[in-house]
Amino acid sequence: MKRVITYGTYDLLHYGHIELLRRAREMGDYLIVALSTDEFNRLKNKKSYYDYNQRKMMLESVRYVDLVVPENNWEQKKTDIAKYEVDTFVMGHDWEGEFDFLKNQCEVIYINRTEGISTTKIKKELYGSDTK
Ligand code: C2G
Repeated sequence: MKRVITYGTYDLLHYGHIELLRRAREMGDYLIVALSTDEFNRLKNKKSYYDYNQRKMMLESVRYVDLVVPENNWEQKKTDIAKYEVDTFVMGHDWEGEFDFLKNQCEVIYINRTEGISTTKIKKELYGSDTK
C-alpha cells in the first residue's frame, strides 16, 4: 500500500486543486491531505473564505482523498511522514525545493500547478479587491 501525502489550504476548492489531488493519488494507493487549520492560515498570512471544517468536508468528498488531517504548523511534516508511514510527499511546483529536507524519509515530488486558476484569482475576479 503506497501512501501519499500533500499539504495545503484548499480554500474555494477549484479544478487546479482537484488536478493536484488526482495526480497525487495516482502516485500511490492512499492519499492523505494535511489541511491548513484557520490558525495556521494566519501564520501563512492567508485568510480562507471557508473555515477548516468546511474545507475539510469538501476535501473528504473528493474521490481522490482518503484521509484529511490538520496542518497546524510548518514543523509537523517529518513527524507526519513517520506517523502515517508515508512513501511519497507531493506538492505543486510553486514549492519546488522547499521540502527537499524530507528526502531522507520519503520520495519528494513537485508537480506542475494547473495554470490559469488560483483562489487569489477567483477572489480578485469575484470581489475585485486585492485580497490575499
Ligand atoms: N495548486 C495547483 N494548481 C493551482 C493552484 C494550487 O496545483 N492552480 C496546488 C498547490 O501547488 C498546492 C495545492 O494545490 O500543492 C494546495 O494549494 P494551496 O491551498 O494554495 O496550498 P498552500 O497555501 O501553498 O499550502 O505546508 C505547505 C502549505 O500548507 C501549502
